[in-house]
Amino acid sequence: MQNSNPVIRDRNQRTEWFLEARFGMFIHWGLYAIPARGEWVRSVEKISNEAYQKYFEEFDPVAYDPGAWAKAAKKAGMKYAVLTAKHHDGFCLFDSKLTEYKSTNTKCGRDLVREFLEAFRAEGLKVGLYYSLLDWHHEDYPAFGDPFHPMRENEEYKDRKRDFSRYVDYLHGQVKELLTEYGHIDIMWYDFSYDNMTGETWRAADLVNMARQLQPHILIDNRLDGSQSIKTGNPFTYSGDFASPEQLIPANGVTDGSGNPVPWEACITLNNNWGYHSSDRNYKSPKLIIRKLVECVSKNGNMLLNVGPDAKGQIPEESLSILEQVGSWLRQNGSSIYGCGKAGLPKPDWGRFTRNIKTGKIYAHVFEQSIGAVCVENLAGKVGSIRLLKDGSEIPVTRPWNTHDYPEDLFFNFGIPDGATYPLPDDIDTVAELELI
Ligand code: H79
Repeated sequence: MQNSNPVIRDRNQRTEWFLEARFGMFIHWGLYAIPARGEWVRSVEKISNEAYQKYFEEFDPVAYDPGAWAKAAKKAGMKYAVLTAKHHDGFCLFDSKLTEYKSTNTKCGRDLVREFLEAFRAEGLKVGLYYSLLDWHHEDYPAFGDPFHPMRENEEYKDRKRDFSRYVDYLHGQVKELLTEYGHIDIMWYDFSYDNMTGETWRAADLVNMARQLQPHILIDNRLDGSQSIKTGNPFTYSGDFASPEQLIPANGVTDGSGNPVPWEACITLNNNWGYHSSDRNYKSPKLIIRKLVECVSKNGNMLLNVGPDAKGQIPEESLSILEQVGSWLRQNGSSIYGCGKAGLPKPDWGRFTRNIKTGKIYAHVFEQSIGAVCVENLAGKVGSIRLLKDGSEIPVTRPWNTHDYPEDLFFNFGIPDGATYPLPDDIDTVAELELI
């Protein structure tokens, strides 16, 4: 259905591929991979520019092979990837003419962004760039008194002269570089607004208009504005194309005040850090990631799953292993994820539903074994056939003797006799494809 509001109509058009893609890779990489205590290390440990400089001097990711990253993403079933062109520490992974604080001036000597873009495009993946609105290296960014800046409590910074408009010029200039000198960019992922540092503080309308002029198709996240204006029926130019819940999956997805769907993408780490953290072993299991991806899709959302390559440029082994297992499930069950969204059915006790937006096919994601046959509320007589998605084998619609008191409900089972209880064919998520009559 076409929305009468032009901002929403354009947003719906632009996000079409994105909502089909459903699963992407976030990559947090920069100098902070060397201290290896997460990307907020400068802020948390209040590290000065001078003290942080040693990582700039040392940076030399000899094992950086974006082709290998791209292959891992593709094999994991991801359809797009977003790399940190600049994180809060201000270090640029690209050859900006506007700063000396960039990868090409380190031992590494390479334009890491350019190589990333080329490698991921070569695998047929869409590409995005993360750009931090905060900048703890730029001399015109607020330091003393800012809630996050590493020098927030350092009295020496109290009376330093700053000209914030120069910082905003720098931000606009760098975005212009990224959108003019690096080919087709699918997503710009800004991070983040807070307090008064929001919206027009960044000259956000100009920034968005520039991006749309240079790359009309580009998707922009919603963090240029801190007020979640994307969730209104009347968003601004810079409200963004998709909402970006971080480290959480909203209870009911994201909708506007009238219940209309708002495109959204949950960004989630594999352990508890975005940037490489050498002792963080709190990895989520492949099973959890798969089920959470299903949860996002069942609520009309995407999942942007993070990896934090180390100082040498390698994605941690644990992360690669999880990605491989997610990919192997997706190879068999991807039809229940890509191009799918909310099914419009109540959430069943045993798992979740997704539905292909074009074909209307329903996917029953069975996480938990039932006692006897699997019960689908209120669908009796409405389903023509059921197939196990991974091999296309028939799952008969059944009516075991003990179900006669529940004539409205549909029943299917994974074995014969049909009233007995069977282990699920796939303990992670057994997917049944239901074709409605
Ligand atoms: O880039 C990733 C994060 O670094 C960034 N967004 C994602 C995509 C992010 N910015 N802000 N936040 C996340 C939230 C900040 C949380 C904080 Fe903290 C709580 C900052 C200080 C206390 C988390 C815990 C970071 C350091 C300690």
